[in-house]
Amino acid sequence: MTDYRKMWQDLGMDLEKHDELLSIIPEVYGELFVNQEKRPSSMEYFDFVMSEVHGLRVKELLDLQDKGKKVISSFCVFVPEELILATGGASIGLCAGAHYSVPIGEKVLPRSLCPLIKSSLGFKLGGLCPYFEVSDFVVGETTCDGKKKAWEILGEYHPTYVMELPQKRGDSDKELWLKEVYKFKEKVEDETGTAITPEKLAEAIKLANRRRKVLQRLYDTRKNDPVPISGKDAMLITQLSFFDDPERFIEKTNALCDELEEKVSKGEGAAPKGTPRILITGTPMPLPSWKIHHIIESSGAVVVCEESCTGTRYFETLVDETKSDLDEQLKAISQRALNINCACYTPNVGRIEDIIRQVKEYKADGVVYYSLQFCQSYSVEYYKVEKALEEAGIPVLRLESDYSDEDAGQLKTRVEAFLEMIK
Ligand code: BJ8
Repeated sequence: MTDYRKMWQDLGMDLEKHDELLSIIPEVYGELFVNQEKRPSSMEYFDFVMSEVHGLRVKELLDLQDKGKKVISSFCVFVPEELILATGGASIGLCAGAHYSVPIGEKVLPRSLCPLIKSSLGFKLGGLCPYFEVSDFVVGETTCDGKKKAWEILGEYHPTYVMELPQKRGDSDKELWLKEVYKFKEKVEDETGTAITPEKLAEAIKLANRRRKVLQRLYDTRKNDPVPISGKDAMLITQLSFFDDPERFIEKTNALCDELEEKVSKGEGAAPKGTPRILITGTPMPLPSWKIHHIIESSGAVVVCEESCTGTRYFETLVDETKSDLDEQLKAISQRALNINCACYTPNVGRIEDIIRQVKEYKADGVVYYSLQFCQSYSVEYYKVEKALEEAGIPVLRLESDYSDEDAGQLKTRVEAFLEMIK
């Protein structure tokens, strides 16, 4: 195994704390993922990516920088990754799902704040994340109040650029966001010293769309009963899509889909036919937050879909590939974000329609509405979602949690009672 300690040291990381963080992962990963029965053999690649998550890929990014390219990271699926890819640079979606970094984030942030925000700042402040250190700059957005204020603090520790997102979808909001996309294009061009041409942008749009399409292909296999892949594995792949080299990720995920489609044709499943099927909706579950999936799948059900930004909200909406003029391409890119049904928008009826549609498509028996503690947007939106689901006769369970394991027993009891009710 390659020793990356020198690389991490050169990146200015805190080796002691980083060792502590990495020492937790193998045991947890082994228990949650590797020990699963009837696991597709093509998951081997994703196990490898996980085993090298702070090593090989970071080295690749440093090599890319040696060739004069930039690494630009973000925290939200609204950020137009196509503009980064068009310069030959790497677009990374940073982790924000570890409990370990939360207390470090709390040194500069209030405790009564969403763990996702505390975890992400904790990664930077604690010198725990090589992706943060390798990033030439990070992109924040004004989606929720907690995030937009946190970027002001993050800016003291790392170059940070903030995109202003609209809260509604009227004409003036569309105009605002289109202007933000233009400004971001200029920022990327300035930082990379590369002009974004229509030809390069067309290629980048196609590449980002191909990554989204392969995830859709993966999720399509989950519409079958028996389902050929566990929810944990499927979500892990979505989480890793934000880090991996896009071309390699597409190739390996397609290979996995070949295997899954064969399993479907043979009637082979990761869980027996008739296992209760759960759709999860709510806040994103960034790497390595696997708690809710594990609780559900160790209680006798299987997760078949995630209506979240570490799920369908990332890949269901594509950018129109037919435009060859730069202005039209930028407009198409800006349109994609307006079609993502994040709770930061008001109103956000499209999300309710998505959930009900997906319950049918993925043949879900019930919905778990998951929101991170202190996330007002998703917590408040529950009222409307619950009402619509009740009207549609779809059972729903609301769970609120953080990244710690403290409430795991309590959550499991509630999930088991919900599954009994569904049965
Ligand atoms: S498009 S969901 S990735 S903003 S959970 S930090 S909202 S308090 S993450 Fe998101 Fe973009 Fe929307 Fe998706 Fe705030 Fe809520 Fe925390 Fe959140």
